[in-house]
Amino acid sequence: MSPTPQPKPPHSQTNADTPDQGGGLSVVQYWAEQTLAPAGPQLWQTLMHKSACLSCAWGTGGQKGGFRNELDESMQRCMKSVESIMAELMPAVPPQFFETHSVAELQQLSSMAADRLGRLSVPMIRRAGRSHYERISWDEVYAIATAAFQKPSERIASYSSGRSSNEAAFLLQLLLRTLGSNNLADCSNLCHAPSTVGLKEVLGTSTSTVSLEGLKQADCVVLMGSNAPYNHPRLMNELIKLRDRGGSVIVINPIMEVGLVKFGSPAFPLKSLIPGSDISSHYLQPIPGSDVTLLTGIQKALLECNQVDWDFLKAHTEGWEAVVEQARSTSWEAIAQGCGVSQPEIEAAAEIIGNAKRVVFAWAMGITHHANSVDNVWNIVNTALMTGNLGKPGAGVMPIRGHSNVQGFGSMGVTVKLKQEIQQALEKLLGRSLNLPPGYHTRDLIDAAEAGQVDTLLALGGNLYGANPDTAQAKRALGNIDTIIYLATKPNPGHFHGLAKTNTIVIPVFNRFENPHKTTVESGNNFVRMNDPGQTHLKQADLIAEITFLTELAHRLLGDDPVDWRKLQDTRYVRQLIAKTIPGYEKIAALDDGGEEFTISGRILTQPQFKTPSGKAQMKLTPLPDLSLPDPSHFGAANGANGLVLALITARSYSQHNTVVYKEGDRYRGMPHRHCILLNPLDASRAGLAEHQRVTVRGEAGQLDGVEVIFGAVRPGAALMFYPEVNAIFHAKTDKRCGTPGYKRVPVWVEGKR
Ligand SMILES: Nc1nc2c(c(=O)[nH]1)N[C@H]1C(S)=C(S)[C@@H](COP(=O)(O)OP(=O)(O)OC[C@H]3O[C@@H](n4cnc5c(=O)[nH]c(N)nc54)[C@H](O)[C@@H]3O)O[C@H]1N2
Ligand SMILES: Nc1nc2c(c(=O)[nH]1)N[C@H]1C(S)=C(S)[C@@H](COP(=O)(O)OP(=O)(O)OC[C@H]3O[C@@H](n4cnc5c(=O)[nH]c(N)nc54)[C@H](O)[C@@H]3O)O[C@H]1N2
Ligand code: SF4
Ligand SMILES: [Mo]
Repeated sequence: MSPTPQPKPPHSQTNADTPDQGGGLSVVQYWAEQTLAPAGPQLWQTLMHKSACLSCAWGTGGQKGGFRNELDESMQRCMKSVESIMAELMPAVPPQFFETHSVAELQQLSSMAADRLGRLSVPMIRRAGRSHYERISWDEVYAIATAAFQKPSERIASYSSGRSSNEAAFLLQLLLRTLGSNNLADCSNLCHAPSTVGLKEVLGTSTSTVSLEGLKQADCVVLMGSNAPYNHPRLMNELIKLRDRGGSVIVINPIMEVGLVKFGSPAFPLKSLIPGSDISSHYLQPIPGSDVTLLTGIQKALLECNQVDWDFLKAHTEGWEAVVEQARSTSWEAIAQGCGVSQPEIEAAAEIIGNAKRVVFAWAMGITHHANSVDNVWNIVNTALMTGNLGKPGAGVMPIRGHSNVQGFGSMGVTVKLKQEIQQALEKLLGRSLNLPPGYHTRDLIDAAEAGQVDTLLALGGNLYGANPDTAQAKRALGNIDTIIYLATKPNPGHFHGLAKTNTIVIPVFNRFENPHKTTVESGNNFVRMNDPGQTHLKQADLIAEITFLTELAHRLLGDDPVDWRKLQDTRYVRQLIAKTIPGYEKIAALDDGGEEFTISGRILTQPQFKTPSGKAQMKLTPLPDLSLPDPSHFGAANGANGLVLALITARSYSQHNTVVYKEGDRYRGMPHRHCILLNPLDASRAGLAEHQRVTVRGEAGQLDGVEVIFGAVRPGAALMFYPEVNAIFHAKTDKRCGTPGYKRVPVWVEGKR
């Protein structure tokens, strides 16, 4: 393998506040500060509690204890876990707060300010025409909710966010389906749905084909569209170990994220923490949205240097001829121009992949947040198949999942596209056919609500208002729904802007580590964890367990049809139902009788046998995307105005969890506050914009003024701003096959005053 020089962010491009590595001592400092904070003892009690980490789906904790992963390795907690726990350990919002602050006042709160109010602690309602939320009795909650769910089944819906348990997810879908509705919108529709939909079609499975153990055997990882140092920090340790054993990491990302170049991990205090460990061996910065083209280039280079595994293609795949032909016949000029990466850079990446024995292709939102997201996933699979890197130990495809139990929600059937096996099992349980009309995924739900076609919505967590593109549309849509019932641990702007036409109810729930009963979650690596019961620090609060609310509502609506819903308030019986109905989950029933946490069967592929009708992997031809951007006039820019049209990446800062902002700045990108745009200095000078100048950023749905220009190592033609604030200004093109918005390629006009 030819050695490639270690990439470094070009200093001319980053700003003076960008550190030279990710992670590092500041992480340890954060742990120390939180440990010494008043809630420090509670933090440590929670960290030691046997429950899975709240934050990301990499998965840590559970039966094995707070710091252990599925392979029983210790020291597996990152500071993001601490961040999410500390937010939950806040005191309750004082009960009189909502009586003295009108909804209009609450709407002025930023996401961070809303979260800092504290924990929700009593059920509340905002009635039509009233200016304030007020406390409501449980009897009235159930009376309103029961009446609301007696509406026609096509007019009722749910939305869910992946922090709740498998048990709550299973009950939610069972309730909606028993009522005759498939309208099970979920945050995964805005997230990894392209991976789920794409992988299912070509491999017959919809999650990672690689286990944590498998990842440890890989000698190359291709990391695409993931900012793991921010969002999946423990994955960084696997990359460090991979580099230590001589393996390679190819990073594909339009932004040179400092932590993907060098990362100081507290898990290796002497070797890595202060000096930092090299992460990427090779760093490619393509045009946002051009990954299909870049991958076609990698395939072309593999063909040209004879590194395609023909025997594998012929024996284990179908449709390879067309994919190979596209790579062969597309010119290098078209590829280099289409993705903005030069032929030699692409060839160097292909050489590393071709020479490696076991390659894992891993990806996150930079791949899925595009109008052609399913194509992105398919062309990753194509590349893995062309090199024989699927269906063998230590190799495969790995969507890096988001919320800590988002994958569990999909497994439990919270989806508008129910797997046939689950449908059949549920039909047996219900004793009736489940041929329900197609349901609304999240974007369809918003459109249907806007059109006045939804009466009732139950939101199990999340921030439907803030997570969608075009928040003004989301607000209008939610305002057309008669009754909305939010179940949440913390207040967020969605509760203040996402008001229903008649009744908006907010129900305070126990979080994972407080739940009075056992629950389970599923990690992105297909491992099922058990959470022990816990206690809340909110002694005066009137919280409810999600499953208690769902089963009680179901009982009032359905009596004992098709199950004794109240009996399911003991989650052991929910697990028995899951074992009977959810493929791969057979072992969950034994968890209550001393059984061990387990890897879901049938998911990890160590043999090239695929769950497709022919048993072979299906290769799909993926058209090269057209990435043209509109003219300035499209945004109403005056002739000769001082600015430029860019492809805007909307993503997470270092200190936020999705729509919840924990801290103003992003220290690793050198962005001092939320109201910044990260620009390449070359673009800035092309448009006559200076660093720290305030500009207007205009999308197709609105504009933000006074945005500060920050220089960074983002490739020319692209820029970055933070979600959820930026969601106010754009509509997003969605991939029709999965409904996922193109959040990572938002056309915008950036204008500075002369
Ligand atoms: N601390 C923390 N952890 C989290 C979350 C959180 O908000 N905070 N959120 C959780 C959730 S729900 C999710 S989905 C994940 C999100 O995890 P990520 O997917 O890592 O999050 P994003 O911030 O959306 O960043 C995506 C990366 O994709 C790159 N990118 C943008 N466009 C393209 C492109 O066209 N091609 C390629 N190859 N790359 C591109 C961006 O530059 C960025 O580095 O993290 C989960 N974990
Ligand atoms: N522009 C842009 N938009 C995006 C993205 C992007 O990258 N760019 N990312 C998209 C992605 S990947 C995702 S996943 C979505 C996220 O969308 P959502 O999942 O809808 O949003 P979150 O911010 O994760 O929801 C946080 C809220 O969940 C509630 N909560 C927390 N824990 C619990 C619990 O245990 N139970 C209950 N009932 N409630 C709880 C709290 O009230 C908290 O305020 O956003 C999407 N939107
Ligand atoms: S990597 Fe993810 S699951 Fe593991 S401790 Fe950090 S936030 Fe939690
Ligand atoms: Mo996500």
